[in-house]
Order: sequence, then structure tokens, then C-alpha cells
Amino acid sequence: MARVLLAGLLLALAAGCGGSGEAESPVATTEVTMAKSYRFEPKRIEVDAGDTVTWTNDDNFTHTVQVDGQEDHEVGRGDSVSIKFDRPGTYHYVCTLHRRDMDGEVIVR
Ligand SMILES: [Cu+2]
Repeated sequence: MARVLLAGLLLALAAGCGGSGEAESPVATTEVTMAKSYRFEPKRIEVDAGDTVTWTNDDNFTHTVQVDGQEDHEVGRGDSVSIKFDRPGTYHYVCTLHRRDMDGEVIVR
């Protein structure tokens, strides 16, 4: 009995931290903040094809934005970078300096 309960608990924990935040629903915005500390906020956004998304670094550390398969953009404290999304799709991105903590998704409609 105890073993079954433990297995269930482990499964629940594993589901709770499953990768790139599938549980969070996307926010309709073109503005992403690199918030204190080591976070993209909001983590998942939804934009229209042709929109330009701007990431602004409000953290105390340099971060980057690299959309999968594309160029890496370094963003210092107080700086920002803008990327235009022309084609519909789901674009995953990371900060290449903090891959384990900082990733997000742009959903282009
Ligand atoms: Cu970073």
C-alpha cells in the first residue's frame, strides 16, 4: 500500500515539472520581460504572423534569446532585442547562458 502511494506521488511530481510549461496558457502580447531572476515573463506568448516580439532585460545579468535553429542574440542589462515572426508555427527559444532555467515559446497564429 505504501509503495503504491509513493509511486503515485513521484508521478505527480514528474508531471509538475515537465519541460517547457505546457500547463501555462499563452498570453497574447508581443512584449517579454527577462525578469528577476533568470525568467522569461510571460513564458508562453501568442502573436499574429508578421508581429515583432521584443524581449527586454530587466534582470541584473546578461541573457540571450535564441529561437531554435536561429541566431543567438545577447541582451545586456536594460537592453532589448526584437525579432519578427512572419510564419505561423510554434517557436521554442532559450537563453543560451542559462538553458536549464530560461526557455519559452512564441506561438504565431
Ligand atoms: Cu539567461
